[in-house]
Amino acid sequence: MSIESTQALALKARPFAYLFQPERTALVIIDMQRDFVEPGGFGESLGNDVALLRAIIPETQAVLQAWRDVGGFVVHTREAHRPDLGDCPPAKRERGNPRLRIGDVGPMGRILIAGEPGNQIIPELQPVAGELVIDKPGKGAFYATGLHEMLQSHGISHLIFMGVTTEVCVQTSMREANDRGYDCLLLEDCTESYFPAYKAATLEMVRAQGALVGWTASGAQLRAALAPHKPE
Ligand code: C5J
Repeated sequence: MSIESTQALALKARPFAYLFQPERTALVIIDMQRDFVEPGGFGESLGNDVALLRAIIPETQAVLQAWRDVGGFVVHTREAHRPDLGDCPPAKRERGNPRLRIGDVGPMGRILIAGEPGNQIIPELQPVAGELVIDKPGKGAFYATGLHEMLQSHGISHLIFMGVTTEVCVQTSMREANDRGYDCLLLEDCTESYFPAYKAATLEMVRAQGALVGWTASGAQLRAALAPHKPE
């Protein structure tokens, strides 16, 4: 693949073309864990319709496969706290009036606790050997994870984001990445929110003012850019 080449690929994106070298780019899949995406999980316990989030699974799988086919670097994240909650600020646990709080026992084990069934990445997007899995105690993937250092050690300068939820963990991670100097692309049909208006607003915000935070494109556009580089 071009994974060994230094040729930049041009992706049709908004607000203008996104140029990236696959070997310097990581595909980052945010929090596609059972608790947000499956019925009976934390997301549903908050009164949300997880069917909205599940709708992105087929295209997200297709992009992940296309990225793997060209040998691209993959990062999966999970929003996860230690069982003793030592990394969960009381403000995060106590805010609001949810039926279940972080650390409480729900239908898929303790909510947002590392190692619990609900904390696992959904079967459709299981990581494979060689892919990075990051447990993050915050909304952003860079806070208290060492992700920046790991990406730097792999020579990564560009990040392509997928996952949930668009306006919370995805947007926070993208903004953290932007501040650290990465060129970021968000795949529109591989990210979702429980609130369609928040997703739409986030996509607009990301690409506003000349890609202030980054670019957006469809999964198919990325797959089309990669297709000529898939080994026979
Ligand atoms: C939320 C996330 N929404 N992964 N987490 O609390 O976006």
